[in-house]
Amino acid sequence: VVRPFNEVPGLWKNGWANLYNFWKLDGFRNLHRLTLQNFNTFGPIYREKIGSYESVNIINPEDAAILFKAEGHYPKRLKVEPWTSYRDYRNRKYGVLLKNGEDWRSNRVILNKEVISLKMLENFVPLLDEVGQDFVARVHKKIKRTGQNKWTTDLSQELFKYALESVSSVLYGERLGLMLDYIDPEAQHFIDCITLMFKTTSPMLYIPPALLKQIGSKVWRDHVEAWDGIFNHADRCIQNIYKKLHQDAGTPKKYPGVLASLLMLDKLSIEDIKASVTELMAGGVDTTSITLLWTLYELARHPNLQEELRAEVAAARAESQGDLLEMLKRIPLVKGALKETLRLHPVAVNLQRYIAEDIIIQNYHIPAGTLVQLGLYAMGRHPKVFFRPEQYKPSRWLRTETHYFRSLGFGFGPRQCLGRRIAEAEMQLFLIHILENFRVEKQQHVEVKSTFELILVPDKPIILTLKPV
Ligand code: HEM
Ligand code: 2DC
Repeated sequence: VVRPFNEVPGLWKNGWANLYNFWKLDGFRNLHRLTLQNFNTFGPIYREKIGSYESVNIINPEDAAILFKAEGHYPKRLKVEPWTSYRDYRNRKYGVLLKNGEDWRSNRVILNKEVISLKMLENFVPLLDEVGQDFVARVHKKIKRTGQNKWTTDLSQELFKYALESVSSVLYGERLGLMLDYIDPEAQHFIDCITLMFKTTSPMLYIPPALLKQIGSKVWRDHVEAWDGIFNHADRCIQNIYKKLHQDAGTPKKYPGVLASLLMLDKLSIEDIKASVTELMAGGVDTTSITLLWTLYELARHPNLQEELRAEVAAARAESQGDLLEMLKRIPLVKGALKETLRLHPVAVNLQRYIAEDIIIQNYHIPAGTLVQLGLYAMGRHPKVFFRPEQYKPSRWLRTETHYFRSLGFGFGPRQCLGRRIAEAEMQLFLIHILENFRVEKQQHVEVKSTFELILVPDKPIILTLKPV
């Protein structure tokens, strides 16, 4: 017999007491590890309430399949209240990230064609490749300057710039110039604002922003300042393209970028376009850069694997004879490495949906409207889901193991990551260029763990050494 919702194990009766315990355990920064512990305590399904945040949590790929089958026509994630509150406060429109219902769907359908369709990849790849080449040139220069034929550093700032330059070149069809020695302080401020925005979001997931706003708390003020910085810079970039488009009318020969394409298409209002382009620009920095940093860290820890990847890239380069799209089809192990990074170090600790219909998971009845979360971090490290999960092994994604609802780093279905194609191409091209040019080594043995700052980030600087191959 199916057991009722009220019998799902877990701590969900006293949200405020749970919030207090969560806070004592430093849960704001340990969410992923606490989730793992909860699965160990309660089993593959548990119910939870922290403050006003109520959810049912699952871990099995088979249960994920049930969840996504019940997501309905208008899939809906957890409402990130600090983000919607900011927009309400400043009278800004929601973009595709925050919209729901028919408004979301109609915008998303149009954005899909311009941002995530395979057809657009042809346009993106040459732009992204150029940024990759410039990154490599920049590192060579840094190596020369040290006079030691190597460069040892925390690459995170360089990667933030690489990611912002990449996403901007695709969105605006032109370069910001972040791979140069002098960088626009405004761009640097934009990068810092994104990090601050993420960091200040996590405490406000559990405590209503309206309350924090009322008491004038620092976290809300910082959050507003961060979004203000993000919107100001994005507005300036957008305005710049908008003006140019009016100056040189007539159809351009070369691909003009996502923003100009959307403006010329004229299917979304300018306000809708601005809102979503701002989200794309902000969503395109920390996500890919941190995933690349973790990948370099893993490659430094696994030198033999690194050589294998280098060989794959060399062969792909030779076989594809200058055709980049062909080349990207011949690097399965590089793609496996990125999946492996997202398995062990996912950007998003969980995926969540308000289910559109009643479902049965682990023999419990779960009513429509419930927020159900799939613990991505926990699933990636579960020995029943992945054979020897502690091992970083890109080849597991080739054929040997089943992939059924296991590769979910970008989410699933029509509400999955809109930036996925950009992110994948950007990261693959980055690794190609790095592997062709440098050997990546680590210093001593330093075990880096992750901290939850809305997205998962390294808990300490990752120091790596790059040497010309
Ligand atoms: C949504 C992951 C890079 C823009 C998401 C979601 C995940 C995710 C898990 C939620 C999907 C779901 O609920 O099913 C990642 C990862 C990235 C990455 C792992 C890189 C390694 C990017 C980039 C951009 C971007 C580069 C922008 C160019 C977005 C947007 C959404 C989203 C706009 C909301 C889509 C919607 O609600 O319709 N991402 N992302 N992401 N991401 Fe990404
Ligand atoms: C964080 O419990 C943990 O892609 C919460 O590019 C549930 C939750 C809800 C929404 C998720 C968030 C988590 C992690 C970061 C995500 C976000 C949706 C989109 C966002 C996954 C899992 C991200 C990083 C976007 C951000 C774009 C934005 C800054 C403009």
